[in-house]
Amino acid sequence: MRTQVAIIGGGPSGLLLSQLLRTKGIASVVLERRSRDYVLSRIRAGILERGMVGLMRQAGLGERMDKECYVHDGTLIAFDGEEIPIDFKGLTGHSVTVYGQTEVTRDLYDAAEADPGRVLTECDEVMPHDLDSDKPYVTFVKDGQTQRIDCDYVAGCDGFHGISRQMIPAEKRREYEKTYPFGWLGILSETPPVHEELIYATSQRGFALCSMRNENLSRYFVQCPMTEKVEDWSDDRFWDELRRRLPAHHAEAMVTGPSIEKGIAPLRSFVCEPMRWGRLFLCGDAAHIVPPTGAKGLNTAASDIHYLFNALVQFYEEADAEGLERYSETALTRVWKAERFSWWMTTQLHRFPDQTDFDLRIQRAEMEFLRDSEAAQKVLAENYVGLPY
Ligand code: FAS
Ligand code: PHB
Repeated sequence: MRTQVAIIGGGPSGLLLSQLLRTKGIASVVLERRSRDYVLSRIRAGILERGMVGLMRQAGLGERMDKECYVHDGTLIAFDGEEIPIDFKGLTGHSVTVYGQTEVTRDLYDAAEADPGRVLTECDEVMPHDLDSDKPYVTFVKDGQTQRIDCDYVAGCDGFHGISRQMIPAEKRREYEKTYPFGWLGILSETPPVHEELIYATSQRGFALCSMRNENLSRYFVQCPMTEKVEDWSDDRFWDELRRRLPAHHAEAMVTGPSIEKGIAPLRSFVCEPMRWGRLFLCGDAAHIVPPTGAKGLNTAASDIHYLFNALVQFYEEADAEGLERYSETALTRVWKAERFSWWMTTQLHRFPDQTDFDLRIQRAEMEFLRDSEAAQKVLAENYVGLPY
């Protein structure tokens, strides 16, 4: 088998890259380890930046998204009983789009149905070879048969636990990591959202987030120690803790119900440099991870895909490899800005076990400054709606 771009990983990064390449007649094959249903069962991101929305439309997949999404012109930051409305639209002229990653990935898998063989699932032992040559190839096992795909380039879109990043020799790879001393306990419930926009709340008991997927599907999170076990959190215990972390009028208005999904996710900041090795290009979680506090995970994968897609088009249409040569540097510049914002939101809104009284007072001063300064609110808004590509 031969293709132009072999893509390892059939999550949003790999699927979106393949779908975009198709619009330019550039051949690709996506090799996904899991089944389509397994990939779609993972509850992940909820908020799309304007850049991601634009890429979905560019990929020809804007119709259902534009019909079913919710556009949010702002968010609420709540602290110690106070609320700070952040007016994205007024401050930046832009909004954000509520359309879950599950739906994005569903649209991408559905679109792939039109091209049998472009997305292959349940592929085992996927392995790229000769990445430092001009004839790379990828081997994998499907239905018990070992297969080989010869290609021009390999896109490593296989997430944090994938194999692509490991293909960069350890002595050539520099990894930056920060782990946070807490996780997020999240639930999904078929209940109306407590507020028409998201609420990011910080309190003496810790961080909480009120999000949503639609008018009868809410997504809530509370910060919890990583020693917690999800089986120790009954729905009643979760709702009670969530209410304690919100301003009273939201807590009283909250409609609760049974959780249909519940889990604890760790928080980490991580960046691998470089994001390229020979004919291999890393995209998305394969190269970087952010704590979800800034809603930047999927959205930073999107900007990687934008840069790599345009670099590949430049190469195949103009025989110009400049974009490919500059991909890692270009992508990392925006990655680090997303890392900074996600770290800042996490640091300001969570309680840390080793915080001193001074630290707590500084957090309050940060919130009071945000409350009182339109410039501070504009900085938050610019980052949240998405920095330009
Ligand atoms: P993904 O991890 O989504 O996809 C990688 C794919 O590669 C997977 O399907 C995997 O099965 C496959 N794969 C792995 N190894 C392979 C191999 N060897 N061979 C073939 N295939 C292989 N982001 C937000 O913005 N907001 C959130 O609220 C949020 N919540 C999250 C919660 C959790 C528990 C996690 C883990 C992440 C969350 N994220 C969130 C971040 C998330 O949305 C990622 O940024 C997004 O999934 C990135 O997409 P991909 O880069 O495609 O990686
Ligand atoms: C979500 O709805 O899953 C979500 C929204 C915003 C975040 C994190 C998660 O910052």
